[in-house]
Amino acid sequence: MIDYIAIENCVKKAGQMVLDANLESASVEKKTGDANFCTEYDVKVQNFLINELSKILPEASFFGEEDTSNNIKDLEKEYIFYIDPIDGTTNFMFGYNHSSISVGLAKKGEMVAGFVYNPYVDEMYKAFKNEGAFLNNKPLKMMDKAVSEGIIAFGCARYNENKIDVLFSTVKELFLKSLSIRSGGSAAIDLSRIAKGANVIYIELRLQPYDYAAASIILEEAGGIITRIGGGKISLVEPCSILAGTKKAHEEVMKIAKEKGYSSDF
Ligand code: LIP
Repeated sequence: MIDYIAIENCVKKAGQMVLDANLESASVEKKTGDANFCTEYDVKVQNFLINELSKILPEASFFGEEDTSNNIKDLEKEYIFYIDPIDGTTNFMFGYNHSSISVGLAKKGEMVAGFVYNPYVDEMYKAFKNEGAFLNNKPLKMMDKAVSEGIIAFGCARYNENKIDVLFSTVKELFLKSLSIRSGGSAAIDLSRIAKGANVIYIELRLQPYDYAAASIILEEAGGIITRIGGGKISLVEPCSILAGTKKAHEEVMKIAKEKGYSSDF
């Protein structure tokens, strides 16, 4: 039996590490590509999470964002933790107070649990396979809203500019069909907010499995749908595009994506 309460407490403690961070003195490393950063807290939080989760589920391997010695990625393992220690690192660096700790657990290649914690507003999203999704322990059940009834959220990174014009023309088209658009800078929060009914769509050209793994089961257990922009199955092995939303809104955007020539496995 997996101790999910211990995992949740571990994620909360990681959130406290983010709140207690001294941003002024924080060291920052540049990763590959433009505006792609890793702070000393991304490393500290990931080290903490992997050390604690290893005690809770010793047989698991880890697919974490940062290059830490304990980030042993063995995709053959039965259990894999997908860890984004600070999703929204750029937000974190600039004191935006809008970042999350994202921890997802997969069993034999399928997500079985997900935790997305925004410590700044003490919001813990979580979900368990076939047992529903929750926000601070209250069940989440989405209404199947259309694009015209909601907010479109999207993400874009300076280090992922392939097809950026297509993304912005798609977002413009959705802006004109929706109530408004937002770009929060933390995919895990924006995806979980669909489950809460705050967004009807989230779209981003390229994300890593640790950005969306946890939020994907939260969204699906709440009644939403998440695929690649072209409609293909998301990957838990390599980066891919993301199109998530209510079933109605997802279908509408898929039509637009097809017109714009996105192939199913884009
Ligand atoms: C971030 C994502 C965001 C994306 C950023 C970055 P990170 O994750 O949450 O949606 O637009 O480029 O990938 O790097 O802060 O963990």
